[in-house]
Amino acid sequence: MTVCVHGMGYIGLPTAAILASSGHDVVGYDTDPSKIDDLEAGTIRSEEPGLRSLLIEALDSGALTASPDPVPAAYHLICVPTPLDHETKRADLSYVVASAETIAPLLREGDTVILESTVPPRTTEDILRPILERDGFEAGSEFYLAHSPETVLPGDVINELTKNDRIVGGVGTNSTTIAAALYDGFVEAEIHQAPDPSTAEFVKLVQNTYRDVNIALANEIAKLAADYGVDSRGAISLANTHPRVDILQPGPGVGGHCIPLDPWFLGHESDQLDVIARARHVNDGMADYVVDQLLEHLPSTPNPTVAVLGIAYKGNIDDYRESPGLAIARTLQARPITGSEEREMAVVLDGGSLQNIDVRLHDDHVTDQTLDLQPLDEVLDGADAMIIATDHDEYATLDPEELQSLMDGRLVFDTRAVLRKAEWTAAGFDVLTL
Ligand code: SAJ
Repeated sequence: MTVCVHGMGYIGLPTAAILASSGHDVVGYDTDPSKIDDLEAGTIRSEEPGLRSLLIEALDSGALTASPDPVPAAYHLICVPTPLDHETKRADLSYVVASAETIAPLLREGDTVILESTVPPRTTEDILRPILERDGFEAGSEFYLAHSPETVLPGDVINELTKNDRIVGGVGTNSTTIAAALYDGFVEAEIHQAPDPSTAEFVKLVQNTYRDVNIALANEIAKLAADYGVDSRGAISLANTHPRVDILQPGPGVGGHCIPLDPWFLGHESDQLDVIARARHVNDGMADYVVDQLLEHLPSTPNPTVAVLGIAYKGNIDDYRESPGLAIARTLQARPITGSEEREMAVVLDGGSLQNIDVRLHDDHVTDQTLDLQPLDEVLDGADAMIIATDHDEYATLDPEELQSLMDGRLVFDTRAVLRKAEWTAAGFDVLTL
């Protein structure tokens, strides 16, 4: 089959490669010419494990080609971004609309259009369908239209593309069956048929919302546990020994381009968000909580330096969208030194003046030059405190003896609980955790 994949991002790219490796003739299209140039040159910028080799193989074999223009195809797969407007908390569907406008003139009788991007319920039916039907073909009988949400975990995308169950909801049963047939070629798990596209859209949002609310619960438990002098992770682990309890882990906030946004999509055409909205605020509030706790423990210094380790939104990946590490850094920078009047007084009495905190950032996975990331030894040199915001493997093996000579202060906030706390405490560090 000819498949045109619209959007060469973190879902479109691996999906195109897998479709090519399972026998299809795949064309990757993107409106960003640099993505097409990169693909044509075989330049793969993603750190996603296994993606590079799969793409190179697909490009070398000719099964995958990059195109600056969309092409007619038996299947059109829409894998474009659907950002959240942070002000209105509504989904920006302009890329989905643009894709539909692109596909409409290319559509032939019998073709299939599948939307994979995460969208508010009813997007396929109410936004995509009217644009595609404009030139006269009817969805469900003359062409086929479905939503099949991607559910892959960044860092394990290639594996999960084939191993995760898949949900397909089409406009009419023919759309569902024909869309499901495409996934049948490479998905080794079950393909579930939803009654319609809106159910499939809704289910995807519910899955990410479930995770967000569960993490919010873990974060609230961490704050409560701190007030009672209880270790939150130990308590959660013990709580999870119950057969019907499964609480996730606390952390410095929920990052990534999906979980912090998708719950709001459920409120796109509904005003029923309640617990879900609270959970979002709890998770977004973790940066403030971490900074408050840190400043409470930070000995009074006129102009303290804080090293933030980990800008990626989670461990061992290069993606820093909605980064908790950056949220912490920004919060620190916005706080002139203190968390309390007593601290302000202490600083002034010590002869210091109130200045902003000097925040230094480290992350060897993230490559964005605009972030002013520095090497680890420079970030820690003379630092008064260190915050670990991401669970990159290399942070777990940091040596407290070495850091003793490098850092000025002895305060560490290990928000991901990656350090061996006893060892660090024995080396004289004051270790805070969530
Ligand atoms: N996090 C915690 N505590 C935890 C687990 C995660 O604080 O116990 C944090 C992470 O550190 C990270 C954020 O949550 O900052 C999100 O990470 P994640 O690993 O939970 O999820 P994502 O955003 O990488 O991928 C999610 C996945 N959704 C679910 O697991 C329900 C993935 O399957 C989806 O395909 C993806 O969103 C998506 O594209 O929607």
